[in-house]
Amino acid sequence: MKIQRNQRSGKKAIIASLSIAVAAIFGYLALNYQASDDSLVLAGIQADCGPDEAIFFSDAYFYGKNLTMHANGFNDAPASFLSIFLCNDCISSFKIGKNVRARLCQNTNCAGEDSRWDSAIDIVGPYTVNQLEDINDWISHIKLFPYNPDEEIFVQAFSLPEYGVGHAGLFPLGNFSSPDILKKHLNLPGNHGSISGMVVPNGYVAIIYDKDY
Ligand SMILES: [Ca+2]
Repeated sequence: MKIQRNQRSGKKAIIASLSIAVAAIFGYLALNYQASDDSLVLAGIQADCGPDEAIFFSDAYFYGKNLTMHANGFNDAPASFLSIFLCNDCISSFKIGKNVRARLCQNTNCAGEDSRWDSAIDIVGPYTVNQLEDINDWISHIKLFPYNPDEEIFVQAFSLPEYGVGHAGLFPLGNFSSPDILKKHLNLPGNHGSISGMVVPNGYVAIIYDKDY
């Protein structure tokens, strides 16, 4: 996959560059959603929380116990913190504000992140999920970072349709081979956890390939 500025009239250039048309065209249609304004907007997904906030809930649909964190304040919660302020391995829904980038890990201190593609996810706001799948009751460490969509360009990828989570990763400008995709916490095509939806910031394109180029 390649993420780059959209310097040409995108469609012909993109299709011509795909190695196998049929499989890739479906990817093209899904991948080249472009936000309707100049900011990165996650496909109509909104987060009704403060722009610097993220709120995590123990139950689906924002029920149960909850914990509010801030990108510029309380922004690092390992399992020992979660056990006190929310609960460990219990989170089922969350909201992430529009100026927040979140890394959510299966293990405290994100142990295993370097060796296992499925041990962490990365998401930028605004984003809301009302029922986690695959990673329900899984999160043991939350890290938040300030995020400015005007200065930091990320393609957001999700493993489930309709931007569900699933697994999720962020791709900055650049080229990504299969090992690189695994490092971004998504699996390879044809496998569980592979990319099923993406959001591409306005003015950029994601060129996808069905195999390494
Ligand atoms: Ca866990």
